Amino acid sequence: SEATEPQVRESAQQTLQQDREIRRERAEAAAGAVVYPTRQIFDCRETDSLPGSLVRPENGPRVRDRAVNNAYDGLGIAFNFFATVFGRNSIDNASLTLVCSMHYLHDYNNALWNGRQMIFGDGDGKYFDYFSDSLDVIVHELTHGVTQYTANLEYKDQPGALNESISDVFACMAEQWHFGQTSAQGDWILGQHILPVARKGAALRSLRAPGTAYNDYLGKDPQISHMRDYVTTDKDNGGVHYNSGIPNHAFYLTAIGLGGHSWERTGQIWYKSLTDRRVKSKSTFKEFAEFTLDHAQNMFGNLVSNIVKSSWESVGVL
Ligand code: ASN
Ligand code: ZN
Repeated sequence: SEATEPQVRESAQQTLQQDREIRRERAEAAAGAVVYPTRQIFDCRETDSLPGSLVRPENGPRVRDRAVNNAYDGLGIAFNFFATVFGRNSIDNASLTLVCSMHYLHDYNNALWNGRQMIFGDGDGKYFDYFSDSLDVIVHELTHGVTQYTANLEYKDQPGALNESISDVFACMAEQWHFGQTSAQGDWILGQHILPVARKGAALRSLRAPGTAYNDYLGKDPQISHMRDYVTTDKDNGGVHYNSGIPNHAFYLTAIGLGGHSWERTGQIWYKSLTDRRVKSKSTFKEFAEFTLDHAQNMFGNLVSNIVKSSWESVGVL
């Protein structure tokens, strides 16, 4: 016999209800699959011996050392940013322990990823303070690890500048994510907090206006924002911190062009391009740009991919 109209309606409602329950269960399972960071913060005591002595393991108490605590907290934010926003479980997407050494050498004016771990200098106290004072510097170094385990862009010439840019872009995004800022609200500058108070107002680099950030140590940052100014040099591994301004500015233009939060669309496009295995160790800006167009189109359609395209055109890559 035929079902009456109320019966049909009821069974349709049951189906809807069942769908809702399945979706809720899936969402809960996904939320339950939250991944946790494992951090190990070491102290080199101003020597070059790595990793040094373990001073703050995961879940270890705070110590009377701001460099150590800031690294611990900053790496937690970086880990959660990659996990929450991109579903990535640590640097290698397989729970790699975040090994981080503080107080490396004496008056060391740098921070780096050495292929296995992060290393932070204290700065000389005159031009720079602890390099872990800036969240964006911490995320920048961690992201070098992510790049190594994904596109593995070599740290030289144009692929090196792309590698550098990826670190800057994810650093800016993580900071905006942490503070809940839209692209319009973000500061788009890197490293302002590693400068002593007397030298505040400056930074290492700017994605909004590459080449305009200033600090007393390096002077005006040597970044450029258009292919016509592309720097060919033997310094800085082939100008990796100079030419990174080009893809940096393309990211900035896309994020500002799309509005809202940088990590929701622009960041997803960049992450997908970095991790989909089409980018290789020698990939150029142009290749990367074309991948971002592809992903923008597939994920978000014409309107978005047009903005991505015009951003790369504005910096002379496409
Ligand atoms: N702080 C620099 C960077 O991570 C260190 C280096 O030249 N690799 O880009
Ligand atoms: Zn870098």
